[in-house]
Amino acid sequence: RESQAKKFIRQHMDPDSYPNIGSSYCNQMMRRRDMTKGRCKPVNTFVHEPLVDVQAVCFQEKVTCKDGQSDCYQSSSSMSITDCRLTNGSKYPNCAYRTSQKKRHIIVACNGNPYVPVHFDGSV
Ligand code: UMF
Repeated sequence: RESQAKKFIRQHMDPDSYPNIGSSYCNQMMRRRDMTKGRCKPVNTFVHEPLVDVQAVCFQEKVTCKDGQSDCYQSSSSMSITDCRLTNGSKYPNCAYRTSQKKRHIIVACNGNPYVPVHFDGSV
């Protein structure tokens, strides 16, 4: 079975596409990374920074996760990200997404040994 760490990489890492991101980026990437199987995943963020820089966030500022319980970590630098959001009229299996590029501090939850990102909580 896919590890939580591998799942994070599949769902959230895309270091090489930036800055060549067009309006169909999310439609293609959400399908290519298997987030349109069974249902359309409603919201998903891709991070366009080197994996080592995203892994390092696990040792940066500790913040509360959206669930109010677990520990999350906020990146000290702002990072290049793309948010993918399902459009209102989109109906499975035709998953249509709005692509928005941003520079934000990312917030991730980390787990395991090595201690690595396993969940993307949001961006500020
Ligand atoms: N999520 C993002 O990818 N970006 C956001 O800014 C907010 C949410 O919280 C449920 C899911 O929403 C997360 O799943 C995350 F993918 C997405 O598999 P995850 O990372 O825990």
